Amino acid sequence: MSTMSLFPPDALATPNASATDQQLGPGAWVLRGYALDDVDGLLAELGRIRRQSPFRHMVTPGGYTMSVGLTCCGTVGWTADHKGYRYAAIDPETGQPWPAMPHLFLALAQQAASHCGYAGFTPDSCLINRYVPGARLSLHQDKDETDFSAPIVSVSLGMPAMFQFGGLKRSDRPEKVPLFHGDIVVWGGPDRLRYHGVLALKDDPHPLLGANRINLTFRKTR
Ligand code: MD3
Ligand code: FE
Repeated sequence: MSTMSLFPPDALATPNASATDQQLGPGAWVLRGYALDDVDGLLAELGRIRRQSPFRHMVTPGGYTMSVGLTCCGTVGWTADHKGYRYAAIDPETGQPWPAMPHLFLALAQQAASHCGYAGFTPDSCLINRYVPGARLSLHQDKDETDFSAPIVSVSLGMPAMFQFGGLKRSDRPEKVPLFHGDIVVWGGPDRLRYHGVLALKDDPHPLLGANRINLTFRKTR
């Protein structure tokens, strides 16, 4: 592991900025349509993953059943139960290892990360969220990983969603950012621990995915 910081020193140092990139913070970008060329391949891989580890609705330690369906791929996946949240190598629903991370998933996440100046991103897990109309994700931080120097990369597919981009305190008023089919969000450095969420999805069916939104998030958990 290199000792060089993964965080780009400033926006101007971002090596591959394009006209459609939207900067959300000092270390966070939306790359509009960045995944569009890979959609067919991503959906084919998703079909294999969900046959091996189906979507399920996690029950939080507080006893709430999440409206968002979840599966994972990679060497570890995210699980929730009455004891808390953690990453684990075995899918508790199947008793088997999580499906391997497809090469296409890894390559796309690494390409998007380096586009934003985060060279050498090596995610070991991809969480896959499925939203139907009405599903939402309340404001939270992603902090079950151990290495906050690595960014997170997210890929949005299907129905649009209104993303909430908050601050480092839960009470900071979030900015609303719409996310569309094919968009990628990369967030790291000082934006890595920002609160964020997804407002309840509208019923706005997508030509390819119908009344579904799929979100892939790539993480380096250890
Ligand atoms: C975080 N997923 O799985 S990813 C999650 O669309 C999760 O399913 C959401 O939060 C989803 O933990 C959001 C996109 C995203 C975009 C910008 C952010 C997450 C962000 C900015 C700061 C922190
Ligand atoms: Fe999150």
